[in-house]
Amino acid sequence: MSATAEAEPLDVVVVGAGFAGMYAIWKLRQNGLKLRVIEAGKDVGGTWYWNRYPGARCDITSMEYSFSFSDALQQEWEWTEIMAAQPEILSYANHVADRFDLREHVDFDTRVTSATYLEAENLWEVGTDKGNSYRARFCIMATGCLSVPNTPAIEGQETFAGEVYHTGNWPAAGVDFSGKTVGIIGTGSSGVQSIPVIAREAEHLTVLQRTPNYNLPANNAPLPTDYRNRIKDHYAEVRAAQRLAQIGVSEFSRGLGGLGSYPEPAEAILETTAEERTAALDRFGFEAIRHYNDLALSEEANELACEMYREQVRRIVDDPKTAEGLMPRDYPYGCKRPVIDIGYYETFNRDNVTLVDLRQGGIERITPSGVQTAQGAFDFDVLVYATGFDAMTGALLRMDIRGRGGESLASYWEHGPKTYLGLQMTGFPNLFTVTGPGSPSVLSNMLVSIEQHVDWISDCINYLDQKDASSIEPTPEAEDAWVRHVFEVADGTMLTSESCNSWYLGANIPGKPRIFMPYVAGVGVYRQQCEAIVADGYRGFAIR
Ligand code: N01
Repeated sequence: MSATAEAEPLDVVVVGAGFAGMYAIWKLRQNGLKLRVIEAGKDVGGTWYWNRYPGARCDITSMEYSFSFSDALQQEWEWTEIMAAQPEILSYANHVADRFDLREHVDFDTRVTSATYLEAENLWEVGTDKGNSYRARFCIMATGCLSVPNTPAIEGQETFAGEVYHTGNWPAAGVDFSGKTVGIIGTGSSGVQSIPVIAREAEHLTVLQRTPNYNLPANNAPLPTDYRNRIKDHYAEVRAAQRLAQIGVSEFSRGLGGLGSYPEPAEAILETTAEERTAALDRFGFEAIRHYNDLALSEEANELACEMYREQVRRIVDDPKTAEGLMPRDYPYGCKRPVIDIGYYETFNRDNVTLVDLRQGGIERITPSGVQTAQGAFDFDVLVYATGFDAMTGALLRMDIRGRGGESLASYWEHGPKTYLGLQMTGFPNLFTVTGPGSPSVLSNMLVSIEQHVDWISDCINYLDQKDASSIEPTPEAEDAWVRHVFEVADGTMLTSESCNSWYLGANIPGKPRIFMPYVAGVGVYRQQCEAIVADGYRGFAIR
């Protein structure tokens, strides 16, 4: 189908064909809405389409990180590992697209560059890099929270003569590291996952690390058959439990790998003795620190856990200087997204791996042959940026989005993102964001949050149509109150600690306002609030 502006406006234009856009097609189609989806990639899958770096894997159990909308789908699909690797998740996305004929609604290889609210016509006009445009009554931004790779500006980077890659935009054909010297910048989730795999392939790997992370073992394994059968037999209960759980993961996965393996935090670390902590490390390794329940609110308690963590690094890494270099210090455990690793620290015991602890002297510039640091020069054939994303707001702000009166989202969000429920912004009628800032989003199992948001938006459009209403947007008061609430819930926790420089706070992007963006209260609490607001006749929204 042609992607040109149509005489007859669409009901909905959706930006993005990742899991959110895919589910939006399935859901909105049920209601007979006329829609088009615009996707920059050549196929579906979003995050899992772009992040093909070696070692990429989900940190939530596969049986729960999957769509719930079709029982036939969840019964027939066979996950093979506790936490699926990227190729398996992308196969799943392709299977869903095939099975439900989703692709016919998508214009691929097309990037949205603008979205303008046409006030007189009460329509959104969405422009693309192909020079065409779409008009629709509603616009849904299913653009993902981690979809704009961040490549930091480093002097001289354009002069590097070797191959350059970013983990968040990895070539579909893969990269052959054999016989090559490789440098990698960044040790967040993407770096921690890819470093052990690249180290096994490359001639030599140099890890340029600015901030060591607190990691926890993934405990991945082939999916146990009895667990898979149990979930399939109880899928309705599992899905119901996910929807009310803190992070969208049910109790059915407790004890398995990934974020499903969290044990009950049962003990206050401040009440333990040094001997008890050593015994806990002997028995559980890094995971010992998951047992303590006072780490989120007490800096003293948190620092005791960090000391245990550093001791465990010391135990694994043979070379004392490298071990010291890998130890996180000066910021609390839990302030950043937990990083799930497979053999990360052991990798630094290999002869072909070198750690450059940039805390001892940072990067000065990139040269044609490698990276010049204050500690010396390092030469590579290949340079990998594992430097993360302009998270949560990046994908929205790189489009020119203009609401009522031509106001740009960039100016509206100049001091940080403002939304009501992470779903809508005042002054941008009929524009919806899926898992936007101010919703649990990245603090949750994204599939659960995506389904909830798309269901909410779909119900909202139905409601407007039933009422013959033409537009919806938050009142300024409701939006302000929500922004304050999101901030208050996070305030005083390690997530907003002054020493924390996480992408949740936008701290990884120079000049980005330091605002805690996701909603911490949990998926269940949030869902209940969204439902109560609807039950109150869309309290806090202006419907015209
Ligand atoms: O990105 P990050 P990521 N010089 O921002 C470093 C999800 N995800 O892609 O901390 C030197 O966490 C930066 O250093 P510092 C998950 O939600 C999930 O790894 O700023 N270094 C840091 O080490 C995750 O949280 C999975 O000092 C520079 C790294 O680059 C999110 O994506 C897997 C630098 C960036 O870490 C982002 O993870 C992968 C510079 N100029 C990703 N600039 C799963 O497991 C940046 N860095 C599901």
